[in-house]
Formats: sequence, structure tokens, C-alpha cells
Amino acid sequence: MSRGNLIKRLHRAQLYGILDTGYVKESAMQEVTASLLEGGVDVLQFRAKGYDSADVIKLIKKAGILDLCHTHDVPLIINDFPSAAVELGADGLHIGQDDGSLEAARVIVGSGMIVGRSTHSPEQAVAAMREGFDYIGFGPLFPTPTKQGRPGIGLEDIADVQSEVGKHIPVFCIGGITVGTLDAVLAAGARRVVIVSALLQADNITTTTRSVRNQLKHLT
Ligand code: 3NM
Repeated sequence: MSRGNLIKRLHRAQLYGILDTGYVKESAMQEVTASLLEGGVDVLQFRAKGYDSADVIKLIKKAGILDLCHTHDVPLIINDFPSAAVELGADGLHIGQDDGSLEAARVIVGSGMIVGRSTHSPEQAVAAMREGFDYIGFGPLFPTPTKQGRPGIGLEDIADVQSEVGKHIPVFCIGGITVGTLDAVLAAGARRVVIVSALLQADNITTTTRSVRNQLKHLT
């Protein structure tokens, strides 16, 4: 898929899922990927903290994750590992605040991939937009075991970031969002969300993903 089409896809996306090795055993990767896709995530990220690039490539290939995503017409974004993203032929790369500039990432991944940035304040969100990132994550809204050691930034800035940054690039709110907190997050102005543990730890990943998806569909 061309970058233009990927960007269009991102602009339509409301629910961004993450396949996080902290919650999913290697032997369950394929099944969990299929469940998230079946439930209707619009974008999927592969996140493997503590792994190296070669492990990431091996695992994604073994579980057939890219093929599964493409069968469902869902972009696959690799967290942290630009060279793995290139070798796999993934659709995008996601990097954090400490992972260098967009320009440096583009030297590795080229111009065809979407590249997103984690941001943790309105200032960082604006800076990422100005730098030229294709989308941002904004959070963590609430403290979360998935990203330990970071305070929750709360819901107060969502509306401003959504109007200032969200009119140019997609803003995905993230961090501690669950079926229980989603209403408050949307009421605060969020239009797109990333949900990790609340989907991966659900009794039924597909039905939980589908019900979140339906809740988001009604947004104007
Ligand atoms: N990045 P959960 S918060 C991976 O704020 C990640 O940049 C964050 O997981 C950020 O839905 C986060 O389980 C964890 O809280 C999100």
C-alpha cells in the first residue's frame, strides 16, 4: 500500500490495537492477532520491549502476523525497530520521545512508511506534528501497568490537542483506556484510541474489540 493510502487509512482509523509481548505468549501470537483483527481494530502495532530486532522479525514471520493484517486490510506498525520494519515490509514504524528524530528514522525506513510518535504533553504533540510525523499517540491518560513509571496526564488537554493537532494528523489517545473509562475519554474530546491490556486481557478478545469498535462508530 502506498504511503498516501496508508495515511488515508490512518485518518479513517478509530481503534488502534497493540500486540504486546508483555501480555501475549509467543505461542498465542497468531490467535490473538486474528482475534483483534476479527474484532475490528483499524491499525495494529507490534510491541516487544526487551526483544531485539532479529527476535521481532522471527516472531512476526513465524506467526504470520503481516499476512494476517493484510488479509484484513489493516496496516501493521512496528514499535521501536526501523530495520525490522523494513526487512518485514511492514506498513509503519512507531517511535518514542527518546528514539531520535523523524529524519533519522526516515533514513532507515524511507518515505513509503507511516511513522508515528508517542507524545506525553500538548507541547510534545505540537512538536511532533510540526516535525512531520504521520500520527501521534497522546498519553498515558491514566497510569498503566503497560507503560510503568509514567504518571497519567489526565483528560484535561485532550480537547485542545484534538483541535490543534488533530485537524492536521490523527491523534490516538492512549494509556489506561478500558471499556469502563472509554466514555469519559470520548466525552473529553478523544476521537481515536489505542487500547492494549483491556483488549489483550479480555475474556473474549474478539467480542470486546467489536463492542469498543461499535462504541466508537457512533462518534461524529
Ligand atoms: N504508550 P494500556 S501508554 C504503549 O503514553 C503505551 O505513550 C503510552 O496500554 C504512551 O492500554 C502505553 O494497557 C500503554 O494502558 C497503553
